[in-house]
Amino acid sequence: EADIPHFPRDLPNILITGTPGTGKTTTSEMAAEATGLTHINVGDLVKAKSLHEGLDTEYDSYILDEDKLIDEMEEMMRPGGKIVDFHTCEIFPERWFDLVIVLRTDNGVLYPRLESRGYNAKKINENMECEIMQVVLEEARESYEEQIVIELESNSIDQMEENVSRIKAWMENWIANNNN
Ligand code: DAT
Repeated sequence: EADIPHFPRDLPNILITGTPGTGKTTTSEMAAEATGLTHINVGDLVKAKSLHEGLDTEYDSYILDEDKLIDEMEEMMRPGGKIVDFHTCEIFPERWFDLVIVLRTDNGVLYPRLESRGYNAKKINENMECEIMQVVLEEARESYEEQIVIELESNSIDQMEENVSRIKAWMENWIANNNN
């Protein structure tokens, strides 16, 4: 990976990450509509292209084939203009992203969201612990430059709309600064 050149891009790539249920997919869809960037739902891509090594029955989730996934995404990321939506962030090459957003949700709000998804108790507890321990935020801070990692609250529709507005404003600023 170290010898892959960092191609300049005309549009930025944004990663939207966070514990399941914090609003990544909903926020990514809205942000894609507001900005014209393309939403990549990594979970859907993994399923559609079988970028996994089968189902982990205990947690009812796919065991990711990271190498296959990175290979599949490399060409998509090169020209920029992507909003990548995934619950983990440390598997991607650092050079792919210009902005990393970590969505955060209060316990009392997240729990019913996970319950209404029909997750089993083990999966709910695992995700609640993930959010309480700030696992994804720590991962993001360890994997990317401090100044590109932004933590945003995602408890309400108002906050989601505000987050989308911030993403749009950030993108317009990025384009203005990179268009010379
Ligand atoms: P994720 O992609 O992080 O797993 P999601 O976008 O699928 O999360 O959202 C899970 C559910 O919670 C979905 O029914 C929409 C709702 N939701 C997400 N973020 C929200 C917010 N900020 N305010 C209100 N509802 C939200």
